[in-house]
Amino acid sequence: MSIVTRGFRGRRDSAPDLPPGQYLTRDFPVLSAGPTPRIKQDDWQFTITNEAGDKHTWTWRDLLALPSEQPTVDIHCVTKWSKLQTSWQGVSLDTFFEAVDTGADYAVVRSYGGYTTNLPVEDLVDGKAWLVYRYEGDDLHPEHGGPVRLLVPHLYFWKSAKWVKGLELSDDEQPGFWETLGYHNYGDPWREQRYSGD
Ligand SMILES: Nc1nc2c(c(=O)[nH]1)N[C@H]1C(S)=C(S)[C@@H](COP(=O)(O)O)O[C@H]1N2
Ligand SMILES: [Mo]
Repeated sequence: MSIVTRGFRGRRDSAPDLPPGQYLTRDFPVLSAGPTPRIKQDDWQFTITNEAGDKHTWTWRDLLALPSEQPTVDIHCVTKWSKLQTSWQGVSLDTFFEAVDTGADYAVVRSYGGYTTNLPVEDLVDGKAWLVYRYEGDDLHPEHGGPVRLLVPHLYFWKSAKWVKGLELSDDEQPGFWETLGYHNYGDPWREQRYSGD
């Protein structure tokens, strides 16, 4: 009896798929720093601005015409919940970057509603990030960032901007909303980079 119990607890404590300090949740909490903006699919646009100021814009129709992928990934919120094996549908950021002339190292992500977050360009390319518009087979709910959100599952989930509207590329790093308020600039959950200085 005690051996079985200890065995279970031991396995959970050292779960190889959970970053340090995280616990598992089965529901899907909503974390938003403000009210949910209601963006109609037909009004949604996504613009990448390169370091020279050149812009490339995609509409909802453009998005649907791009080849989509269905990533199934684990997500980790800095408030310590993790959710395993979430499945999404969307377009790899690599596909958008094919249309952009840039050598910039950093990106600021902008959302409808004013939220921003920053990350290195190398964390957006090579199959690590998507613009997603479906979750578990349904249109992405507005509370979870619909019509379209960024998904960057290898970093804490605050980097996965909901209601995404654009990327601004530059040669230097500019902290976003939570990063300005003391959260870590990079936010790797496996290195537990929650706050600046971690
Ligand atoms: N635009 C925007 N994106 C955002 C946020 C936000 O407040 N506004 N919160 C971030 C945080 S802290 C987390 S944990 C996730 C939460 O996504 P969810 O509400 O779909 O769980 O979205 C991230 N993206
Ligand atoms: Mo979060």
